Amino acid sequence: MAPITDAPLRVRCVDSHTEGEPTRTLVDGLPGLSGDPCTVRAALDDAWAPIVRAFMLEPRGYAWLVGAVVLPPTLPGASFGVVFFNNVGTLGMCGHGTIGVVRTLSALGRLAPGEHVIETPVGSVVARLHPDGRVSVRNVPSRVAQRGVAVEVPGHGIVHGDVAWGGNWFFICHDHGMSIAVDRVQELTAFCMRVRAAYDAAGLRGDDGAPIDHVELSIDAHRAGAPLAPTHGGAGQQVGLGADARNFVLCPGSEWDRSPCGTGTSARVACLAAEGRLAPGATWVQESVLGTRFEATYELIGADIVPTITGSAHVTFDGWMLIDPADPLARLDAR
Ligand code: PYC
Repeated sequence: MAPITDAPLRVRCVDSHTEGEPTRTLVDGLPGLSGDPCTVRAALDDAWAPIVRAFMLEPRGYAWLVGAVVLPPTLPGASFGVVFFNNVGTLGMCGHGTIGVVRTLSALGRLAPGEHVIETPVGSVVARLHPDGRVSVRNVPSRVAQRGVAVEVPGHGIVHGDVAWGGNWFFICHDHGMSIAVDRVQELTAFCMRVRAAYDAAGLRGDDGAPIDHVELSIDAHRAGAPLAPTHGGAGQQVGLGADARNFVLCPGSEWDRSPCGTGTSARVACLAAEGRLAPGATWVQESVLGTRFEATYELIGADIVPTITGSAHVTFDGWMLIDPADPLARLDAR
């Protein structure tokens, strides 16, 4: 057997988790892959898709892992570029992933505290690395495209959802009648898959015709239409004390987000802003099904709703991922 150092593809990967959701950062990029984030995204969705799968799926990864390839900057003033991917392909943006990448690069001594412009396929975002290690991400402008769309879910009945953009497309549903609890994740996953199949079959799309590939079930601590109350999480509520809402987010590969989902929280903030329920600068505490949290605010820049998400990440692994060309479960020739 050849020594492992002879493996032709050796890629340094640093794993982290952001509020429970993992990110695998390819900190030095992928040999042979270059360009701006849109070009790299297209390559990862095409000729490089088998390599993405080799990093994300078993035996090297697992289905709910999110990957991030770090790229040299292409725009003046940017610190770096990034493209995110998961078990089924690339993502436009990823909030928990951006926090994970920033924390990772800082742990490696490659990023100083302060503000950093990061290029993504859907636009530049600005990350602030705080002295205490927390990271705030000013996301791309977010918006609600359609409100209260009725969808008939076979065997369940009608549910309503807001179609909103936060760097990815979301169908955000409140009248789901489900308990958002960690011991219900299988049920929640199955339900979200049925909701997604139902609105896909009905032809519901984002406002650029893109598939709405994330489903977000939400339970608010406050009744819709009521002013935000200072006490949350009272008896009978499923939202933890101090949080404004708890969510369950199903990602495109039918895995659930362990974090409150940065792009999903941004999409939700856009809905709250459109409903007049959250003022610019006010804080929205978004809780995940695990009980981990992001803090979200937004700025109004002209007509744009620009959310900022804050959370923490921790590095869990630093090493080299090897792909042996003789491995029948990884096709290096696909590049
Ligand atoms: O945090 O934006 C996010 C995200 C998207 C998919 C998984 N996490």
